[in-house]
Amino acid sequence: MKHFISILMMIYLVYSGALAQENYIPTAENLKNREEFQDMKFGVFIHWGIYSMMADGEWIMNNKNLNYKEYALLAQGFYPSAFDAAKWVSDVKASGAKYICITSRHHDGFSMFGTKQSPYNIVDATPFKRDIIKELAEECHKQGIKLHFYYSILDWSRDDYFPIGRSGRGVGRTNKGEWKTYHNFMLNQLTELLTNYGEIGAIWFDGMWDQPEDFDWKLREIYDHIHSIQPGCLIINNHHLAPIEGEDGQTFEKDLPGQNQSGYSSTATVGKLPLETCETMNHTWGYSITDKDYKSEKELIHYLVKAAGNNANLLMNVGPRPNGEFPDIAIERYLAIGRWLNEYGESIYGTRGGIIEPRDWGVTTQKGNKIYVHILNLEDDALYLPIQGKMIASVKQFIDGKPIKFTTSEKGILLNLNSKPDAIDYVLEIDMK
Ligand code: H79
Repeated sequence: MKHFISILMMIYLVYSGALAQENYIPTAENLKNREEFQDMKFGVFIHWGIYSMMADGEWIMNNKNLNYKEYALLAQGFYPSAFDAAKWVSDVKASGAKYICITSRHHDGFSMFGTKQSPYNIVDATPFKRDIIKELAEECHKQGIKLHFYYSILDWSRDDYFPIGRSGRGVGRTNKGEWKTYHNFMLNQLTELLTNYGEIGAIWFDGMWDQPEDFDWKLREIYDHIHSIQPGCLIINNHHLAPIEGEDGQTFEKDLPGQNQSGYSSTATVGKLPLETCETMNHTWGYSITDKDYKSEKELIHYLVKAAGNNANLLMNVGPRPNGEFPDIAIERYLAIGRWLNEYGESIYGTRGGIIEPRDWGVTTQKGNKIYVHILNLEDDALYLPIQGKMIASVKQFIDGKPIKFTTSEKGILLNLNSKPDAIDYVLEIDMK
């Protein structure tokens, strides 16, 4: 009998332990931050590191199989003489973005913040010696911009990132360190990131696709560690999978939620957490001297609007030059988005994806009893919407309030637009009864 009871006890302990591990209950502050995150709708992604000096994207170490010890010497030449956190943040504000996500440490393993966990960081390994993350954090807090940290979970520079993954195989590491020390290194760095820079909106992980699917990253320990320091901090992981327990948001790389144009999102089924999509203005994330193929103002605005209509934020990237400045063309594009948001922000900020699912002609967003119809691509002078006419108080042009005539049918309304829309985004506002 005693034996039986102790078995029951063991089953109970294992089961309750497993449950404790499985059931993540976000704090009220975390839930509030999720709402605020969704309200912000637009963020600026910044990919900046010692790779920026090579001006060929952030994967150059892997792509050219650069020896990790040689690559590390780059740090001795990193002196971004024009870096000005105040200018970055004011440019970001002018774009209409509400948050910044910056690479605190990318796959190359170089820390862009003053960490005590390794000398391979911007303060200890460069002649610049300034903690740019600290300067940026102070400016963000001052100018009211939320700060998120990109954090690579894979590392091409450390021996204890072992077993090595699918990438970074040609950089010359031969030692076989202990994963445990790598795991602790990450926990300690996250402690620094979450204690030395004020309130952090999110930790944004990347690189989990580097290891086989059944690899045990001890993610939950990492997630719980983050939440034990800043419970309100959102955890977003760009793992290209459905959300994992302990996360607070879901991001899609170069894809709107549910799509797979990039080839990365085939397993990224859309979950219930706040959504985000990240995209580049040109093709590379880190600065490239040759990649001048920037998306047009119209394409960028359309992407922002489509993200909003898909109930997602847009995180639009810039790769600063080695001297610390945003490329001129990136600033031009951000300012263009900002001018548009100045006029149309009400139909984007604080909205959620509208009741009409995204269509070929455009999308809808919604806030309270208002539906915003974003017509991006319509060949006709009329548009059918499956909304019952009796539910509608009025339909008007968003920009000047001019009424739009419509006729009702059994299941919807037909808007009479007079002419084929030619605005970047022809926005209508529907007030529901
Ligand atoms: O930080 C930016 C990129 O550097 C990083 N994510 C954005 C935000 C990124 N790294 N890789 N990718 C995006 C694409 C991933 C490609 C992969 Fe693969 C294809 C991973 C697994 C299959 C490359 C090829 C690595 C292993 C095989």
